[in-house]
Amino acid sequence: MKAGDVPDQACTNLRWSLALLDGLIKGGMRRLVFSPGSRSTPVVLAAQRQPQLELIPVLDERSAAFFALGLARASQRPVGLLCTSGSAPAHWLPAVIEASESGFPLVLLSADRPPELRAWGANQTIDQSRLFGVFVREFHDGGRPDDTPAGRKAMRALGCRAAAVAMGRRAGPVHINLPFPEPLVPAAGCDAKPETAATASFSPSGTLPLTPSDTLGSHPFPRGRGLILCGPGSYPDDFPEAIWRCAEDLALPVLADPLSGLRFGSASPNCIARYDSLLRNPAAAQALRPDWVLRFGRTPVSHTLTRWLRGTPSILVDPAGRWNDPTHDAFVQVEADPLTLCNWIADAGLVAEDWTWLDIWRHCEQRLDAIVEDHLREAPWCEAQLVRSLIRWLPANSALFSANSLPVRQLDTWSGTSNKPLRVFGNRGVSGIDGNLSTLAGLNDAGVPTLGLLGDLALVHDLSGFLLAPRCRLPFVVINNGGGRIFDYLPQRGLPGLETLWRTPVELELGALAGTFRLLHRPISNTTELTEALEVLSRNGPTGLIEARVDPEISEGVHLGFWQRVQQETIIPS
Ligand SMILES: Cc1ncc(C[n+]2csc(CCOP(=O)(O)OP(=O)(O)O)c2C)c(N)n1
Repeated sequence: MKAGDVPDQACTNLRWSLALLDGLIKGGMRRLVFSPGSRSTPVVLAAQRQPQLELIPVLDERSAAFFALGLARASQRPVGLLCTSGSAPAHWLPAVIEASESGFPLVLLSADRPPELRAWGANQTIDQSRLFGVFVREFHDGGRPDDTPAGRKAMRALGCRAAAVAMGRRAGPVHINLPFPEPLVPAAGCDAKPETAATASFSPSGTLPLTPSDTLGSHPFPRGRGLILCGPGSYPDDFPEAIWRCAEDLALPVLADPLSGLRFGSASPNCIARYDSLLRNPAAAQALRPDWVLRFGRTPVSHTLTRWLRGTPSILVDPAGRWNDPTHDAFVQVEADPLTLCNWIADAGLVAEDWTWLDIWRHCEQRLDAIVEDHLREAPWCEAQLVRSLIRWLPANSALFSANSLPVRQLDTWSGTSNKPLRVFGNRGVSGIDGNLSTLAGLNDAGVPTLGLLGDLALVHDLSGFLLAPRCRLPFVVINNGGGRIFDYLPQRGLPGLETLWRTPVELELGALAGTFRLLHRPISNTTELTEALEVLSRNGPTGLIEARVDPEISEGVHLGFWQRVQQETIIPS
């Protein structure tokens, strides 16, 4: 396309459909049963260009769906169904119900009108989202066709995933609704081909339900320089021991998120906690790039890490078969208990290939530890000293709960590692600043003495949590830094109205607030005061609120100065 040309929407629709079919074919689909119509034209044109796919026309959608059911049953492969918008997909319902109850892998591709036409009286247009209700294993809205590399990558991943889920442990139908804007027939110049195998190979190719007796079968363990990444998650008690053994056998670094629980209580030199800072050094980010990643848990707190890993083929491990893969880089998803997988790797007798790789990572972690020490020796009081003092003070086998926003990021940056066993909690499922004090009280009430680290807005968001706070067995620390200071580190920083529209500070008298709920209150603004307050408040129940007063500008200076220093230091050994 030349500059100034209007993009051909029909060509975009076609290329996007090609990417989806690439993924479905990679996931094992070989037949697409379709009923004729106009809106489904992009997928038909795409299927015509896929030599591996047989395209079978059946006029009546009801009959087409039952025919596909027979194909799926006999071939034990995912079979695609395609039709136009309106009443057409509704005719699939009886066969979809049968496929759901019998567990047959159908992939339902319903063409649709774009969202702006729905509920505006447009012809042949109904709300097709979740049309099959509980009778599909997953429903996906394809969204607006997107012919960028990222858009095609997402579509390819969606195709692979749909096929994998349809064939998975609970085999059954998967529905993808595909809204196509007009025009639907591309102009003569549209050059659309299936992706080459090379670019398609990093999409998920299937799920592997793994039991202790299984092996990875046709999926050989990847070669080259690897990483293990443990994100936030609830891991079994024996997991740390198993992951360290596995990492030592394979000489692999383990990047441990602060909410993985792996940073504390282990003596493993394979544990890497400083990656968020380390990867801000361009030479390190370049030299440490892995060939593959073995991923446990949810997406890590560190955006720096997620951005850096984008495009790296990964193996996803999740006991419930969740697809924690927002960058669409998984090439296989293993539905296994993490402990089982680690034990399988240990028993498989795999051996380390490259010790220098691990040595470089260990060296970098030690260098970063030293830079942190040096940087904080003279640095003014901020969250860095707060986090480090809390980790030092917490009794063995107690726990820390971190609120979202900056507290969890500061924990990520400054916690380092420690041999003292500690549990770390955070609400990272949807990363809300809501209900944090109430969750903290629940953790304590369930018998785990847990210290809280909360932002001032998170505290205000959960004022009724104060009613539960007397159940806390350890104090909770509120960082009083004048509202949502995370926005100082985000692109909103430069916008007019930052203070009133994003930071939204609240004028609070935290002492009076604590008093209202009969809680003790201690304001602190240095390490000595903090340690003293922790001692006093944990000794004399009821527990209380420690108000850590932090000057946000000074804090920002310490953080930016630290990252700048990391960026400029020589970290990678020559
Ligand atoms: C329930 C909910 N509402 C809004 C947000 C958006 N949000 C993310 S961080 C943030 C500010 C949090 O401020 P604070 O708790 O004081 O922490 P700080 O960033 O200052 O450390 C907001 C409003 C969210 N994550 N969850």
